[in-house]
Parts: sequence; structure tokens; C-alpha cells
Amino acid sequence: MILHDLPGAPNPTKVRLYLAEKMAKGVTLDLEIRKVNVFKKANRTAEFLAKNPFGTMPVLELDDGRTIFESLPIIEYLEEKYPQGSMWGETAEERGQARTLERVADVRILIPSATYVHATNSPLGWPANPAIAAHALAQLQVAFSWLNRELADGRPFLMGERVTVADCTLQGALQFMRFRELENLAEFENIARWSADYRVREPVKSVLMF
Ligand SMILES: N[C@@H](CCC(=O)N[C@@H](CS)C(=O)NCC(=O)O)C(=O)O
Repeated sequence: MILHDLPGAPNPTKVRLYLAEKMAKGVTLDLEIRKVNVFKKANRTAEFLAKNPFGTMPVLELDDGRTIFESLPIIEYLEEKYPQGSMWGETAEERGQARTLERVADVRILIPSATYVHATNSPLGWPANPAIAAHALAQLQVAFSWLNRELADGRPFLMGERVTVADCTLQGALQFMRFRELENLAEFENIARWSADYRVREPVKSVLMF
């Protein structure tokens, strides 16, 4: 398998963190990671668009040439292929809750934070858009306020004592926000504490850029 990657970007980072966590649980994955040079528009070539018609990363290319080009389905595919060391949880209830937190981290944090970064200081050079930035920031404030209250109990991971995909998604978002120096989470001290603790864990150090 080949993972087509864009280091530092939120969705690819989510998958890279997932892989790092999975390997730290002792799972061996036969996977090559290939960086896609977006500055040279390598994701807009006919060859790449045949793998993902939308030109986005991450893309998982299977050994038979088929591709999976959405981050969460990539993770779900790998979870099915490598069920040992579940990154969702042991019981149906745990998995349901972990998936809920993952969706919140993605839909209410990762997507608006990526929108905000691109609308203010896009690392890809996309044009600024103050109205879109303001809307995204308002969405983020709501989600961060809720999550900050949830994390007030000092738990090490979103689901408590065990790491899940939800942590990978949240850190993928926060990593990307560092491009905008928006990871000034002073107002959200419990999220800041969670992030600082998560970032220094051995498995994830090699994935996080700065
Ligand atoms: N919903 C998709 C979003 C993928 C996406 O937007 N990827 C971004 C990086 S986070 C990308 O490749 N951007 C480059 C571009 O659009 O040219 C997923 O979860 O994989």
C-alpha cells in the first residue's frame, strides 16, 4: 500500500497520527508513505487525479491499484485490515462515543480551523476571505468552549485513559492551526493542556512538524 501524504495538513496528519499510534500498539503495517508536492501541482496531474478526482490528500493506494481518498474511510479500512489494538474502543458503547468525539473534532474543529487558516494565511497561498474567516472562527469558538469544559477533568485522551482516532483528528486540526498562530489556546486552557501532553508522546513526535 502507498499513502499519498501532505505533511502538516490536517487530514493527512490525522491519518499519520493514527498510523503512528497503531504501530505503537505493535501493529506492523506494510505501507509506503509518499509526499505529494502541491507547490509543483503534483496533485493536479492526470496521474494523481486518476487516484483521487478531487486532488486532495491523503490517498491510500491499495496493492491492486484501487484507492481510498477520504481520511476517515482510510482509517476505517486499516482498522478492518488490522483489528488488533483497536483505535476506537473495546465495546460498542466505547466505539460509539469515540466516533462521536471524532466527528465533533472533524466537523466542528478540523474543518472550520482549516477554513480559517486558509482564509487568513493560507500555507498554500489561497486568497484571504475575511467573511469566511469570521464565520469559521465563530464555529470554532462554540466547539472549543464545549470541548474545554469536557476536558476540565484532566483526562489524558478525549475518551479518557485510552487513545482513539478522536485524538488523532483533534491534533491534526491543532497542528494545522499553528500555521496561523491560532494555536494560542490561552482561553481554552484544558484543550491547551491536552494538546501539550499529546504532542510530547513518543509515537506522535515524528509526525508533528513544529
Ligand atoms: N474530506 C477529505 C479532505 C481532504 C483535504 O481537503 N485535503 C487537503 C489537506 S487537509 C488537501 O489535500 N488540500 C490540497 C488541495 O486541495 O489542493 C478527507 O478527509 O480526506
